[in-house]
Amino acid sequence: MTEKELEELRSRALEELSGARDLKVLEELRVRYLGKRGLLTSILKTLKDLPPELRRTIGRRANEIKAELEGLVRQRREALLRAAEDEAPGVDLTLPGRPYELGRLHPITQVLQEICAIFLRLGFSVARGPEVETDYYNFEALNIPPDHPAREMQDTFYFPEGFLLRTHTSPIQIRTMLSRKPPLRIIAPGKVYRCDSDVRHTPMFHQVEGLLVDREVSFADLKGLLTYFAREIFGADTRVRFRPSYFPFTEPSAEMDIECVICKGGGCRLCGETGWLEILGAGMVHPHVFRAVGYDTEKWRGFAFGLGVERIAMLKFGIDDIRLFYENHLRFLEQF
Ligand code: 2NM
Repeated sequence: MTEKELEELRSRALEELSGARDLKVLEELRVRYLGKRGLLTSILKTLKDLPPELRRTIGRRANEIKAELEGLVRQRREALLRAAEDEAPGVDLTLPGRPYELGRLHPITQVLQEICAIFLRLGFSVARGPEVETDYYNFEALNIPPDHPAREMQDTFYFPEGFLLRTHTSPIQIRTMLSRKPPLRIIAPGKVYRCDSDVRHTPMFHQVEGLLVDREVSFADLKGLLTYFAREIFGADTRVRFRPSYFPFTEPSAEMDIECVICKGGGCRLCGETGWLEILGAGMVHPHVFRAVGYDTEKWRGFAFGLGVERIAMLKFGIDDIRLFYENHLRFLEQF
């Protein structure tokens, strides 16, 4: 090894290290020149074979070059790291987390579940059934005669071949009575369909109906249950009243009102100046219904009730347009 060769090695190394485009190439160069079996390291190892004169000068120079190259490698590595950081910034663990939105249940689902929970606490269990029904389960077994206005094409969605979309959840009760023996205590929640669409009606809405069948059941039991329900859902101080009504599947029949949630009985636009709001229909199960499902009318009595979930939700939340529930605007839905 001559001084000339050493200087040639130095300038080659300086040139190559300065041109290293990435960390991998830089590391390969560092190993080639400065590694354990690197070019410069080998020179330092063979110094002992040189005559003492040369050993001192070449040794000193080789050590200088080693320090210079090590400095250049360090400098080059830092420059490359800085450039990589600018191009793709790393994760900053000190930044606060990104906030994310939690989803929630649709307001109708919330109210539906709340209604069901009240009756579940009272010993009712949930019964389910198909949304596509037949005329028999939706009308005939419920004592709804062929000429009843509810059967009109305008109110019911009919399929070809005698199927229809259920217009209430009562067919669930019929199916349950046909498959089970009394006593019975069920609620039937679900979607129902009516060919109706304006500010107060949507073609699909939700109902919860209830049915209780036992040996000694009275209209007073029904009134007590529904009064309890109204106070659970609208508050303990809610006043209720029952008015006589008519349904083909119950006799006698009634509708239950609560004191108007806006005017508290004084009279306003919401309650049509009456001070009362209708919230559900009910009655004692008609003997024709029991006969259709094979229940002995001498032995069993029952009461049933039905309510619209959207209506309850509108009164609870003070919403005046039912269509808001089905437009899926986040600014509406986020309020619940
Ligand atoms: C209502 C009002 C009154 C009702 C009756 C029955 C069945 F199947 F037991 F006869 N299910 N639901 C009923 C009674 C529904 O909705 C306003």
